Amino acid sequence: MSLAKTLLKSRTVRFLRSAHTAADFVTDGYPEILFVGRSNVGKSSLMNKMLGNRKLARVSSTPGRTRAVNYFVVDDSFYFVDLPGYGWAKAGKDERRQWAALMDRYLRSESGPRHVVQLVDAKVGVTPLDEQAHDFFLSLGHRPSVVATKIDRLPRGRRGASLAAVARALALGDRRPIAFSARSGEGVKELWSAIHSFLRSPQGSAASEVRNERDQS
Ligand SMILES: Nc1nc2c(ncn2[C@@H]2O[C@H](COP(=O)(O)OP(=O)(O)O)[C@@H](O)[C@H]2O)c(=O)[nH]1
Ligand SMILES: [Mg+2]
Repeated sequence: MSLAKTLLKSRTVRFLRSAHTAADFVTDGYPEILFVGRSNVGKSSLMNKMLGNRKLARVSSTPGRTRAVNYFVVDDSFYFVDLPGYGWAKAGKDERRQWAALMDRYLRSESGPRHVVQLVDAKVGVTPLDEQAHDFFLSLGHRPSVVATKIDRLPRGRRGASLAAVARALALGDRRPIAFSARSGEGVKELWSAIHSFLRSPQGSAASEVRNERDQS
């Protein structure tokens, strides 16, 4: 299937479960696309837009699920994983520690190949917590795709400078943040394209090789 067709085709998606403890993490080996960012960064809006406005947000904002790892099955072939937001307004040290502990357990757990999509608010810019989270993912061997959300809130003339500032703050080098708007749909194709590149890469395909080996035995 051509890339354009892949990007435009309609997708099936269903909520699988919320994991609060390691026992509930998914371990079936299918690839996982992780979405992470500060609370209010626009994560739910972005995931809904990427999946054709299926109102997944309501699922993951159900009380008790906002601090959990939420799994959605996309096209029966990979997961969208909604990770708890960090840096919510009233978070104290204990809550931050809990966030870090859950992330740590989750990211170190056995799973299929994972790709991190880190969201940064284009207007707010990169905060110290965004930097810490980014370093945390790098330290675990991930190279996040960085998305600048709510880009429609910036006048066109300021977007380039804002994206450059995000790239600089997170030391992205020649990688560019993806400008995204859940309002206008800008960035949807580009982000799908990044996700598909990962799913097609040798690293992202590890799971299907495992399945093929199993099929042959
Ligand atoms: N202008 C604009 N507002 C957005 C966009 N995405 C999200 N928002 C708004 O930002 C707020 C937080 O969005 P939400 O998706 O719930 O963020 P989450 O807490 O990260 O899941 C809501 O008021 C959204 O309407 C966007 O692309 N453009
Ligand atoms: Mg949300």
